Amino acid sequence: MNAPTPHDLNIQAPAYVKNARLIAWVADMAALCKPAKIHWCDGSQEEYDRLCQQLVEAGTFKRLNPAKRPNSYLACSDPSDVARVEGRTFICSEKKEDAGPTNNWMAPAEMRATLKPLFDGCMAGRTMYVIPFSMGPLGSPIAQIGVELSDSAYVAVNMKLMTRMGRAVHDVIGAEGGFVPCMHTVGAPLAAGEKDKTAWPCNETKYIVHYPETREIWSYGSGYGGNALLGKKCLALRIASTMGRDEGWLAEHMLILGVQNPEGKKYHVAAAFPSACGKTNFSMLVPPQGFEGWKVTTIGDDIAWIKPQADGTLRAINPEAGYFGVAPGTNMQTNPNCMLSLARDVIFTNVALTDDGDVWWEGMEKDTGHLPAHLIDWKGQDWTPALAKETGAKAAHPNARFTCAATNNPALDPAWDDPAGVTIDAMIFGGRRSTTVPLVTEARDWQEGVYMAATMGSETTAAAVGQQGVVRRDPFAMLPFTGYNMSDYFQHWLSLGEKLAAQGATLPRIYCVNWFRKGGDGKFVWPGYGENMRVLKWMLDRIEGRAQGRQTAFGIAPHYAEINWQGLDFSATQFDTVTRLDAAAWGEELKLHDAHFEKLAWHLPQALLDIRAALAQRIHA
Ligand code: TSX
Ligand code: MN
Repeated sequence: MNAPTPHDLNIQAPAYVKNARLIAWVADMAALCKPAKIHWCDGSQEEYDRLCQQLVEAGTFKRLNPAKRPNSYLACSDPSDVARVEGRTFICSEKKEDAGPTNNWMAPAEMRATLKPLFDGCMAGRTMYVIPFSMGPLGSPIAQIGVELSDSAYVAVNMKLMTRMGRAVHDVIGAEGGFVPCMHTVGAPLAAGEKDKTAWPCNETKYIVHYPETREIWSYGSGYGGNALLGKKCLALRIASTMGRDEGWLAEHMLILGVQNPEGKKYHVAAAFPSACGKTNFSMLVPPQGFEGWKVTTIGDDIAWIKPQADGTLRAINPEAGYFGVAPGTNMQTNPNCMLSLARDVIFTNVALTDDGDVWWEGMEKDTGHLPAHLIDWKGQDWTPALAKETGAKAAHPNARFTCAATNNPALDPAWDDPAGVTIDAMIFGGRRSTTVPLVTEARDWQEGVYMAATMGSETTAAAVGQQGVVRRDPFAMLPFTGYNMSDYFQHWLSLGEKLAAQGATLPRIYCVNWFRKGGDGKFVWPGYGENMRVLKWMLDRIEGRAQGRQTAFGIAPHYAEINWQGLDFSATQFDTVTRLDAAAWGEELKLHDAHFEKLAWHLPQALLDIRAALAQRIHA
């Protein structure tokens, strides 16, 4: 091997980089990974354009027709590298119990010994990008700084859209400030003079590794999404959740939205949903007919960092600066604000290419009324409606993505970049359940809300592995994202609520929702989408003391007459279908809660078992 030694390599940092620890770490990692070059990202538009052009020349990007989709690109990944790899994701705490039964674990020393030879020379022949980023508004007391070292230009340009990336981050960390070191390689070193044989280099072997105690991330072998854009799931959820545990705050898999009534009073709501529940759609909700003068605005579509303040309020920021969302299913009916966000300056991954150089994915036919006659699918093959009919072939991969800056969103909240964040008035937990769980209930207190969140589940869809219709528990929608023991995480939520209540604070109300109840005909009963505004308004009416609700075994539910039905034909009978509690179904549900809690028995808070017992008593009363 002819890899350059660190001696040959110019690691010279730009003059504006003042942090000695950062410079030393980059030198150490360059010595390990042995890249041909180092590029210190400044985050400028010129740099972004240059890297995108380089990706076009390498065949990784295709520039889309500028008349149709200005300044936008399509990347198609290797077919083996299309999603997060949960089976290859590790939490490497010193003690196995601290990772808990929901995470893969390996001892840190053993993992370091495993990764060292993999990273040795892993960037040979490639450029190592030094990518400084802020998760959260620059300089916000709730924000955190990370620096990702990656041999992927695709990662560098995606990080520019998804985070506050570039030179200004160096001003924030200065000479002494800390940062979370994030190592990333696609794991495809090139021999001297060798050129890439593929436009999406990656490695069959994959490791997504977190060291929560030393706050480090090491990712090997994948160039896709959450495996590679390390600020998102790795830092902003897995590492940040452990920071939150240690420091008394919350890192959550939640969207944040603003909702303003016609009188101008504004509330902020955070909501957690598992995948395939339409989180991005909810965060960009368009109020329906009957809600004239109401405004819903987006602060974030995926992650919330929530910190208690001295006055007992909870203030939240969106640590991200862009959207990395699922494209299929998105159209002008399901999410118009998202479609408008995708008009220009977008990176698409694994969608289909139209004959006129634009993009297409399943669901877009709802807007045009017909399927395109011909496409190049995400694998580079010809696609026609006839072929799709015959073989079921999808033009876009079901997990195809768009990456765009939050500033593309016409419904972006004016406070989205406010370093102080926004005050959270309500929290919503939702799953995808065809039976049992009602449209909406309000938890009677914080503890009951934690119970609802801890037991929430979602039915597996065709996209997920396994059978359809099986309920998978996804506590707080955090199952793949909690960086420590799940039961300790429940306790952290309970303790935080207790501490705030002791201060005399008014805690946010907690709601459980389910947009997905089905009728006897197997069809969704609740119209969902913009109509969810009707549920949102009931929540605000509760907060304002204007809706009395009724006590049920599972929280406080709305009376039919408490919902604004203006502009929607939805009968009291239909309402009953989506809100009714079935005692027999709940008996079965509680057995599933028990099985779930048994798996989490170590350190499981007694308070949750007490709430379970009270719930059983009310159901059987
Ligand atoms: O995102 C969804 N939301 C939240 C929107 C703010 N989806 C899509 C889920 C997959 C990503 C929904 N799907 C929602 C919903 O509220 N509800 C449903 C179920 C549903 C599907 C279709 C119809 C109604 C409900 N109606 C017609 O197709 C006409
Ligand atoms: Mn997510």
